[in-house]
Amino acid sequence: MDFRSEVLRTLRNRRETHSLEQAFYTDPDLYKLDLQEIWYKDWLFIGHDCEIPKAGNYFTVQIGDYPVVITRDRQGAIHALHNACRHRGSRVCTQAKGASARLVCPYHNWTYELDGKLMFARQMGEDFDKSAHGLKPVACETIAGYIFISLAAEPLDFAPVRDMVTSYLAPHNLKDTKVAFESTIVEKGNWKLVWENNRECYHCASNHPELCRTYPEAPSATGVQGAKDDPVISEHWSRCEASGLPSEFRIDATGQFRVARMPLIQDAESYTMSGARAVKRRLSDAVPQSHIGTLLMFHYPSTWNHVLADHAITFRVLPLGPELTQVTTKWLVHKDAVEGVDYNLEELTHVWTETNDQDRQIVEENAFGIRSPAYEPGPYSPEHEGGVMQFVEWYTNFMQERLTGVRAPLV
Ligand code: 3BY
Ligand code: FES
Ligand code: FE
Repeated sequence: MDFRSEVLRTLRNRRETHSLEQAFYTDPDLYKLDLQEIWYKDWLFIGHDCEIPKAGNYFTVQIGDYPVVITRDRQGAIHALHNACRHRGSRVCTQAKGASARLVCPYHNWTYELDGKLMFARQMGEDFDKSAHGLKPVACETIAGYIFISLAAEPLDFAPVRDMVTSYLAPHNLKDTKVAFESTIVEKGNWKLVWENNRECYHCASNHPELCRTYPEAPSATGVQGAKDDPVISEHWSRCEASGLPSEFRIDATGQFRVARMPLIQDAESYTMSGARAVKRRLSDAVPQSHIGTLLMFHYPSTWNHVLADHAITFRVLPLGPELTQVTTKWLVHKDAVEGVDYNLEELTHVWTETNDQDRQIVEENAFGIRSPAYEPGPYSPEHEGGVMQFVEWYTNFMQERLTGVRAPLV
């Protein structure tokens, strides 16, 4: 039996209420399959438009084997380009971010416009066709301050994401923000373990003392069930919706992305140790009050987010290896907020810096145990880990669909 059929058989036979077989978290061939079928095909959040505010600004990102550069051109348009020179393939932009009027390959100085067009290539002969040697484009979409790319030759339809997510994010005016702080950590565990951990708060009380001061442990907040029936949450929705903020729980039919606005504990305003706001200048004047809790948005496989009244925290997940995952966190504040005047950086970043490090340790210990030959899939808590089951189900359905070419029935 070939490898793909073997994977399909394992997925079909899995116990739905249990974690996955060891190989899904450790095996290099399964990791390659994840890259090929998910990371190289689906839409991925990679950064914010506020990170490239001016013409010539760019940042780079690495998705598996693909180096990509994101630029802003002189007309203000954002482009995603394969960061591999069309001469002999060298990486053109070598820095994480920068500003440049043109993209110049460091090897033999082929020079590209910000939209990827080849402008200049020295001594290539009379019949050389510059127009056939531009940097290859990568599909790119922006919604409400978020940039998504797809490496697929024929990208999946982005409209469902745009349609559901835009109205939730738009009032927060994330286009007019700046990154007050950014952290990148590398977790020694498969990317799916990072997600499984994120999708439950069963671990919160014993692992996240700082976060638990403001974030509710209830599965109705983190998971995908029970929010409607929770009176505190529905009262919060009514209050926020009445002031024009879309808030109710919504999830895509495939389970790939969801939005919902959740109240914080005792009406805290922000993720600080006291619960008070961390930034005096609010994100948006269109949001009249501060007690709006946190707007939660996830999009598998690359991002989860918290948008508050005073700042937003965005998370980007990228796979680095079968047992290695990069998590980049950005704290966005209003572009005119001044450090030391409107906010104190330590106060702004403390809770999630600690929480991220705690989650990193959790994921790494989880990976350690799963590596043991004695590991076997264990049961999820029906009460607390519905969100984890939902993630694993999305993964399983998506992979089955990819491996068979047949869309799994929606539940
Ligand atoms: O970041 C999150 O949304 C999740 C929710 C609960 C725990 N974890 C930190
Ligand atoms: Fe880029 Fe030669 S490889 S100019
Ligand atoms: Fe956690």
